[in-house]
Amino acid sequence: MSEVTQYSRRGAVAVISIDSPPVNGLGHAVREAVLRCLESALGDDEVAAVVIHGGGRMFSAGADIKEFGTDLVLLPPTLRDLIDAAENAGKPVVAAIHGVAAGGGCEFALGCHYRIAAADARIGLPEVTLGIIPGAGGTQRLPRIIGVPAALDFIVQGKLNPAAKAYEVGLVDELFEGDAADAGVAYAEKLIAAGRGPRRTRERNERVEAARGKKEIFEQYREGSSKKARGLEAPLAAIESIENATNLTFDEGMEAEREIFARCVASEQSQAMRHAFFAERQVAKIPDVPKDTATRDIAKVGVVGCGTMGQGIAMAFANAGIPVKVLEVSQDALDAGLDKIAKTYDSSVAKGRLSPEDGKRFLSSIAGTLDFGDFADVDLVVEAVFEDLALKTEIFGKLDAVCKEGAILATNTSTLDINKIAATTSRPGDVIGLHFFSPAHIMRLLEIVRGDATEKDVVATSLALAKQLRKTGVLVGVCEGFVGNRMLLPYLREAYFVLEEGALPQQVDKAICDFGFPMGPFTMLDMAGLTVGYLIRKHQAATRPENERYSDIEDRIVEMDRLGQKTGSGWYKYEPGNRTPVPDPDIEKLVVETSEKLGIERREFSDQEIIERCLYPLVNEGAKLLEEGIALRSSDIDVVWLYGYGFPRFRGGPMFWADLIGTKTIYDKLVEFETVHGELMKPAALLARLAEEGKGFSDL
Ligand code: T1G
Repeated sequence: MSEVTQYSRRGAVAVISIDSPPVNGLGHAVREAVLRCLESALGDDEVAAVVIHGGGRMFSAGADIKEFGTDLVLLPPTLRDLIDAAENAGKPVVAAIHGVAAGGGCEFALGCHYRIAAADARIGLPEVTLGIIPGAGGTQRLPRIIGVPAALDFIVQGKLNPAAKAYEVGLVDELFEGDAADAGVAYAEKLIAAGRGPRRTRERNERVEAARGKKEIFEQYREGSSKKARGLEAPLAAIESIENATNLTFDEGMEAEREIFARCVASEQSQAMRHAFFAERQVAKIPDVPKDTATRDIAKVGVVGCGTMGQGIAMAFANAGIPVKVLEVSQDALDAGLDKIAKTYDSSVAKGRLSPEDGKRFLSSIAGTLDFGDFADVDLVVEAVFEDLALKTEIFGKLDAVCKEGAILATNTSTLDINKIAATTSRPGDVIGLHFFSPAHIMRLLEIVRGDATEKDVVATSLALAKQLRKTGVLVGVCEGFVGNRMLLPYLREAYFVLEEGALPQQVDKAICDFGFPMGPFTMLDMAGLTVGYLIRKHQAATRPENERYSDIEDRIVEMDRLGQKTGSGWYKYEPGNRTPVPDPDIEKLVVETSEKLGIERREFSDQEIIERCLYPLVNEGAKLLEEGIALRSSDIDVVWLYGYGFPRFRGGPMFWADLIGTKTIYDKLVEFETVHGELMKPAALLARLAEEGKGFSDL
């Protein structure tokens, strides 16, 4: 009995419960306590079998990630010591899994002799999502139980698998309903009655021997993994360790696993991915909005506008089980929008991404209307019309008149001033920005824009709603472009400028892709369409300082009616029905002519310089956003870029990446750029201070 474990006896069965909320992480104190319980059970002659289960929500989420990089990880008993103790036990040890058994938690279960799981449990080894491999025997024990191909799937993909799948592959011996301890004791009693003893996984070699010397299995997996997990080191390390299981003895394989694990855990990729893990959990913690702030019920939602964004937003709510009314100005526009929604569901069903039942259910929960009056009983309205302040304030006036007291009035604007919109209503406290990213029913990021008057419970409700929509909600303040788009501007600006100075779109895109982004800026622009950017630049032209450098290449492309992928040409050209960007000599000619027109002598660019020119100003803008308090934390900025703009997770996000490089290095390079390219490259005061103090953004 300890603070983190419970020990009890039920007849001849000892029951050990791990009780270390919130996720029964196997930190040092837990390991020590569980081992003590296990030793008690094994030393008690009246005990014939042992059951281990988790208290609270789950079995265990594995090693305590917070212990990484500290001495506690290796302080005995280590996780390996604990698992060996269970495996070498002279009495059958049963792991009774409910909720989740992940990472070291799953490895602990693999060391137990028998595993049973609740039918709705999830089980897996997601270590590769943290840039590591299973380090407590997972790569040696799992293939011994479920075979090499299945173990490769489990470990290299790093997913949490439904218990039914785990049962199907033989990882779990039985599925149960109800209480884990009860089910565990019942199973243990069956074992005792059947006289079944310990079954040590380390001795189950048939399935690894079956794959001995079959290099092709691993070669194929490496090839597949290199494509799918481009740039990631951990999946390849995991394949290496599983292959060892087929060619080495158990102990040799365990030793090799320890070395590979140590290599991974020390890597920058793992540091970055662990940062991302905690950063995405940190975003919901708002200093002045306590966790227990009451939220408003959101049971009915209205959406104004059934264009591309309105359609996606309506589907996001419907997919989360919240009925939606979508409003349009005309029946034709409404029919066209609802038809697009129906077609989108049909194609998801056709591709097997959605069951026909779900497709029908989601679609039937979206209704159309032409009448603002139909919003009288909704709990939230999201306005998603054209980016025009006058139009939006007119709509908010109507919503203010018809919506019930306590309804939240949200705008999906990506550039306009929320405070100005809120000020036109009688209830600015109920106004908030909910900035979805296209396609809104798919993209995980939701920028939650807090206005000066926005009430705390509206903030808390929006954060909870983001979770309900299975999105990552990041709270940001009001400024042009909020966090994501504001940082995107200098990134794109410099991408245009390096074209004028000597690079070509395909070179810039390749450099950014090799860095780890799914695509470069010019492919991304073509995919999003060039029209919106063109209109925003036209809008900004009025306020742009006269002597400020500006590239008009993309404007000229738009004026050539090349609007991007959807029109078959933009920065690239596209074969009909094909999304592959093809470099276009016409664009190359336009770029070279622009340099000549500007009197710029074109020169060679290294990929490294392209990265520095495009990403350092992006980081610099992030520093300004922190100075202005638009972003609460640098890790929030990282989450925005990880979930909204494809920043590679193995680099942790732009601000974490900046810390890995060093703020001094970035500062010095920006100073150098400023001498050549002027004020636009001027380092932010915060960056200058951190560079001088030898600190990073994570020190803030
Ligand atoms: N270590 C430390 N803290 C953890 C943790 C862990 N393993 N898992 C979760 N937390 C914290 C989390 O930060 C949050 O804290 C709170 O618990 C609730 O989490 C040797 C070395 C289990 C599916 O990769 O995937 O074992 O924000 O909000 O949505 O091979 O947590 O409240 O302060 O995510 O219900 C491998 C990681 C570790 C699983 C539950 N394990 N966890 O999701 O809750 S490496 C994992 C999860 C390892 C061995 C290696 C999820 C979850 P706070 P939450 P949830």
